Amino acid sequence: MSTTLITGGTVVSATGRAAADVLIDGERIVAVLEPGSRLLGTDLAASVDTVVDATGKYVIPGGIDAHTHMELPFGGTSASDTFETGTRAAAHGGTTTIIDFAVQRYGERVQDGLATWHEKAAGSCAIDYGFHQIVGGVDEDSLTAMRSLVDEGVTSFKLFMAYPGVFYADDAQVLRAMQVARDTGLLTMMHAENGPAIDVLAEQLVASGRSGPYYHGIARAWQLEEEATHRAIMLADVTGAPLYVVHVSAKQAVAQLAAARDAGKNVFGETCPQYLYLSLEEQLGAGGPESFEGAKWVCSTPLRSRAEGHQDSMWQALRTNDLQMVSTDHCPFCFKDQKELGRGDFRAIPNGIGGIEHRMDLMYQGVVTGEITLERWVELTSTTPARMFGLAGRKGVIAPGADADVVVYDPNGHTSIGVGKTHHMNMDYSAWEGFEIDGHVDTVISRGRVVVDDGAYLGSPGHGRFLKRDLTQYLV
Ligand code: DUC
Ligand code: ZN
Ligand code: ZN
Repeated sequence: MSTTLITGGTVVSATGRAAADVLIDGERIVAVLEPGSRLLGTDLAASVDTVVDATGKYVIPGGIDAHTHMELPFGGTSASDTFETGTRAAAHGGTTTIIDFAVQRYGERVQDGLATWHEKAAGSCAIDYGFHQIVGGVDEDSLTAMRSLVDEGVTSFKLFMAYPGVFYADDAQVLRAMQVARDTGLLTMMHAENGPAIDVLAEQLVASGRSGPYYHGIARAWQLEEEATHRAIMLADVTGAPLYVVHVSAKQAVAQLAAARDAGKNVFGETCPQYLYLSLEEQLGAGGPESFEGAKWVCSTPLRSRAEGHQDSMWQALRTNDLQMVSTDHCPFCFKDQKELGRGDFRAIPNGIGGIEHRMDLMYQGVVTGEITLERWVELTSTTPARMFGLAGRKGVIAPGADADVVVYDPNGHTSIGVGKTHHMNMDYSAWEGFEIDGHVDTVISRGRVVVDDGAYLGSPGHGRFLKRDLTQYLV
């Protein structure tokens, strides 16, 4: 077993920061010590195998991205990152755990969907990984199969109130799945948009000649996110199951979550960097409503109007804990041959934005600009995801006994995002082209092994292990 000492840095947790050295033995953190401590009776720096000098830098728990879609089949194509390329990019960006979505659709068995995801990921990942289960076809068979998911270490599942004919569940199906969640302890993750209403609006827009990417955002109106969010909260409430709403982008949807939380309900929500930084006007409408450039940013929920103030509301909700986490919804598609499927009809543009590599940096920039504190950065990107998804104690903290997933982050460094600059995702463009970050991921350690050092990748496929997760540890 090799030993590593991270010296001279400031260890940041969700609740504070302190100058401390971190001692790693094998795959675990074994001690967090006063700087230069001789408490263990020896000059540690002289006796360990590896010393990582973190002087002037932050030492944080590795990022946990709880919402990724490697190889997701969608819109007649598949998300362009494999587990190998996607987790390597994640490591470059300081993320050391992902939770990806295994897929089951109508006519398929949940067990088969999960087995397929294990096959895709096994031996491929640079960092540790877990799974949620997409239940895209709720019927007697899938409801029964869901009851075995907890034993598999898959303690959360996603339902879609959107995408009729693809993943859509109607209210009766949602209710029945939530009843299984109540009985088993599974956490229901909800894509909360009113899909049938969206499809009517989208059809009418295209029929009237408004077929560019901008109109993707118009069809997916905030009212239809607010309405579905409210409905999901009420359906969860009537069953007594907790609820986690994914990729929240509308300020009115946040208000629904906040009201439910104020009433003491176990209702939670995440947002994503794209809903904090990007907008309907600037990205989806780039080059004008009929320009195809905006296809790069077609995702669902959609980017929202900056004039309406959704982005500011998302930052505020992150400060007030009305939203608890930031994930990426990493779902990359290349522009050529993939996004291009939707030229002339925005409904055929595969939905998704790649961003797994940049979440830690983009959220750190929120520290620089004063949107969130340093501690909240760690909480939103690592500590809460661990608690929310049953990894508390193992991941998301720098503490004895936890896995040695550690990032040394340089607040005096700089990161330029874009193709040919910092870009390791399997995409032919960057949704984040031109973003400049006043910080830098220096060293990334995954279960005791340095996998990234100053931009150099030192990891390997297969280092990452499947994480059997416990039930959520975040309930009130
Ligand atoms: N939203 C996306 O943008 N992509 C994949 C699925 C989803 O819900
Ligand atoms: Zn979704
Ligand atoms: Zn998603």
